[in-house]
Amino acid sequence: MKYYVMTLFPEMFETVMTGSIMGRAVDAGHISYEIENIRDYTPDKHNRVDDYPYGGGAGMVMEAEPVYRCYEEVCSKAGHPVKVIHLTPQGKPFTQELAAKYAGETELAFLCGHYEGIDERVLEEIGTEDVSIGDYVLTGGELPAMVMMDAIARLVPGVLGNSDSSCEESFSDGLLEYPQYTRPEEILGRKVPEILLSGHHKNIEKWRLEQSIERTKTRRPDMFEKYESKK
Ligand code: 6GU
Repeated sequence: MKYYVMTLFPEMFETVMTGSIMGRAVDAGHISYEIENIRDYTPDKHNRVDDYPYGGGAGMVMEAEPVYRCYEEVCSKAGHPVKVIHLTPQGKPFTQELAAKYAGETELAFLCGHYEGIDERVLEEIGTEDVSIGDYVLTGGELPAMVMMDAIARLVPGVLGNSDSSCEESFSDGLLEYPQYTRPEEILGRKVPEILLSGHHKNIEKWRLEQSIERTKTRRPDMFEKYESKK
């Protein structure tokens, strides 16, 4: 998987792309990335990338030209047109299902908006897929891009060591994950559920499924309804 990022804040991506599992995936060659600073593509001698909105109103709008020139550079580096995901609260909701779909691509470009948004004409010209990570408003598309890059990367084959670890977990079967415990057997006056010490793998599996169902029912009734209707 190759990620291209178009942003006004390239430095925000460094710790996420070099740390932890993502850093390892990059070092191992499962993931590669290029960060483009949209400001490098402005023709303006004062490096301006935004301007007042036609029709008036609060805030500034990101200009079409630097974004389009940046996009052209990404396509020229890739050697062909690249699918562009535009991060915006107006986008369709990002879900595990969408993450799995994007994990099947070989390249993805993320366009991070700022200010009051990006000139609509360049979004139309590129044909962006607009995606939101939830019903709240952030100051820019950088954090959402990183959220998506992380969720997609862990579904790319080889990124997680244990090939099982992305299938048994929350969401992939429509249920939340069961609770986990590690040593010691007792802490803060609380014991590990007896069944997990029993060595009865069938019973443990059954207990975990019950826990998953109970959690989903109480914490995410919306998910539980879908799970029930799919059975
Ligand atoms: Cl993708 N962008 C911004 N600015 N805010 C958001 C978002 C995206 N998703 C949820 N809130």
